Amino acid sequence: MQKGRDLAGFLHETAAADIAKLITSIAEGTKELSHAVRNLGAMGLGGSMDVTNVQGETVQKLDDHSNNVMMRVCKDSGTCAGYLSEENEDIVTLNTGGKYIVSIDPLDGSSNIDIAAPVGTIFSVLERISPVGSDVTREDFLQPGYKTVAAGYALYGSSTMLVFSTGAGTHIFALSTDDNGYYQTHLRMFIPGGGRIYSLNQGNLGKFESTAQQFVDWCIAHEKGPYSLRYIGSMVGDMHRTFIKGGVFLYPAAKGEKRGKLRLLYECIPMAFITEHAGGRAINGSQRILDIQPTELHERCAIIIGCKDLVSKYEEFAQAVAV
Ligand code: AHM
Repeated sequence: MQKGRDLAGFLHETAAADIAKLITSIAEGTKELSHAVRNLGAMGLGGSMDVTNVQGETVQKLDDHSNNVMMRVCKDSGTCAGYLSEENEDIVTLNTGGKYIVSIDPLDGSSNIDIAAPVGTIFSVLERISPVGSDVTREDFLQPGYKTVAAGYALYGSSTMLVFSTGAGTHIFALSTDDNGYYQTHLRMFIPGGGRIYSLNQGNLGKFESTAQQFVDWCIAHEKGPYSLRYIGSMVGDMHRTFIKGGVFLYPAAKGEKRGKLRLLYECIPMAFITEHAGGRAINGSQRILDIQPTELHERCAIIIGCKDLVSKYEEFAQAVAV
């Protein structure tokens, strides 16, 4: 099969030079992680470490390795001033002369590592507010998502895919095992309408806000027949399916709370950014994700994301509850 455009050529034509450099560095990091995911045992990266991260979760060896790799490639880019990761409590200054900051979940879907199921990396890029030449500040990272300059994810599944946007459409590349290069697979990605898939941890329905139950009931009793439930348990895997096949992914707020489980800065905002650039929508139930003003580095957020029609349907139920 003929290969599509390669990543370097694509970035050269479509992105500013310094952003292209940063995306290229992140892409190189994802190649290392793709290799690590497929060679866990040989690289001694299976199982967990004896530490918990800032979220109170046990750190897997692959989580730690992924964080080290992504921090290194961001530093090596020369254009990345600062780094916020799920695995670090605080922000890190990498290059005081850099213009951008990166928020990242280096290894999303950790519970899938030991069962050889899909995992991924999610990242977003902002322009710093603090002056070039100084250390980065928390304010650099606590900017609303509509200020995002670029965002994306890598999926380490049966293929390794890189999906990103630099603000002009969402684009998808596959990693070739022939030459370890990324090649474009779709000219521009649009979430297909009419998708009949909903994706959430249905076992948690009793814990979620009541809108989630109403929405699921609506999906199951749909006049054209029940929607299918698909849930991989890694946001990257579930969102990749949503991009290709349509439908909606949900991690709603818990009952009596506004927040869900997923992290605003390095899970919800980047996915919302690429979803909007692919013609979809992302809300927390009542508000557009990209309009939320973050207040904490590791803030959690509810998310309903995917095809416009289905996100709007959820919003309709939420508004009816709120009245
Ligand atoms: P992680 O950052 O520990 O990997 O957790 C994030 C993951 C998401 O990828 C996924 O959508 C969600 O947690 C699954 O949570 P649950 O097991 O509650 O369904």
